[in-house]
Amino acid sequence: MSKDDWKSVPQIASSEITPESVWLNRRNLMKAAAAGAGMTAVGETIAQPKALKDLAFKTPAENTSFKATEDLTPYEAATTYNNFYEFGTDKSDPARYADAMTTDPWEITVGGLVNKPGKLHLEDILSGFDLEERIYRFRCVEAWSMVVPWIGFPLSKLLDRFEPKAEGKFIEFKTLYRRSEMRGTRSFTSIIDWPYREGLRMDEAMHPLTLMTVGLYGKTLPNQSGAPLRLIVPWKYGFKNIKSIVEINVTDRQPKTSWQDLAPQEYGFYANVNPEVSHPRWSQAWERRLPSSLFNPNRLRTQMFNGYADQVADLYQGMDLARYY
Ligand SMILES: Nc1nc2c(c(=O)[nH]1)N[C@H]1C(S)=C(S)[C@@H](COP(=O)(O)O)O[C@H]1N2
Ligand SMILES: [Mo]
Repeated sequence: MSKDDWKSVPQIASSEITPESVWLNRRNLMKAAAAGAGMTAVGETIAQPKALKDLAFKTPAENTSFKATEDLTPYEAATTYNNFYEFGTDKSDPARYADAMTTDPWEITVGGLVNKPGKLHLEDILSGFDLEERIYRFRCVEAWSMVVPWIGFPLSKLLDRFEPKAEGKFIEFKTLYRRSEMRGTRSFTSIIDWPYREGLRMDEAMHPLTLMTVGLYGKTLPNQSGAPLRLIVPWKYGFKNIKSIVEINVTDRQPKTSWQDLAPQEYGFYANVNPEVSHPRWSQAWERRLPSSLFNPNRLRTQMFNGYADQVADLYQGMDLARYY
């Protein structure tokens, strides 16, 4: 595609894509008022970020073999336009309310089909793994996207310590569920059966691109981005990237995920970014790169596997990607 081709494409208002939360609320007939929430164009509601936490680490060297070449999304946009339903379903809720979550001390339980079940503490994670910086594209199923410099380490390094057994075929992840600190979980319009859960197939979890992150833009993760430990799988839709993880289990069966629970026809287990497989209610062929606004929608063509096809396409050889969406 030539540089100017995108200009000839009809511009679709971002409001044509109903945010997931609004749709699900409507669908569940929870609250009529929720129908209008979250419909603001991206970029209009971006507020100032909270004061940054002290650095818990030195910014590690960038691993350039994983570098996306596009411009970085500004820190402000990536940390004020968020999905973290534990704190509310508006894009601005996480930045506003996630500070209520205590992230230190933090404990992660690793169990299931492993030889050495156990726990990890935040200190073990910050000091026990070689951290690296990687610049990845991030694509939400709602068709907005960003480019973020994450700091983290491969998930495979963490799993190796607990020695998954041969029968282990999948990994299940769970987010913290602490009602007293998470106003979204107490809301009567809350649509998720908490805790938030996600999963990966073992080969996806062990793939070198799959990253456990502790920071972004050279800082520790702010709470709204999933502090203190968050999964990033760059070839999959955003909802796979589970935040604030407290439990990891190796299983022999495909785990149930929160989004499959909510709407299995719309959100699959695989959730690989795929411009050729439309969401039932919108095309996935294009995306709005943050910051994006009505006047400058910043539309880009979505790439197969979010641009990581060379690295991951062989994981899905012979699979019908329209069926296993
Ligand atoms: N625990 C938890 N993790 C979550 C979510 C959530 O609501 N709760 N939202 C998901 C969705 S839908 C997206 S698009 C990304 C958003 O990540 P960001 O806010 O860092 O952009 O987080 C994912 N991880
Ligand atoms: Mo999302």
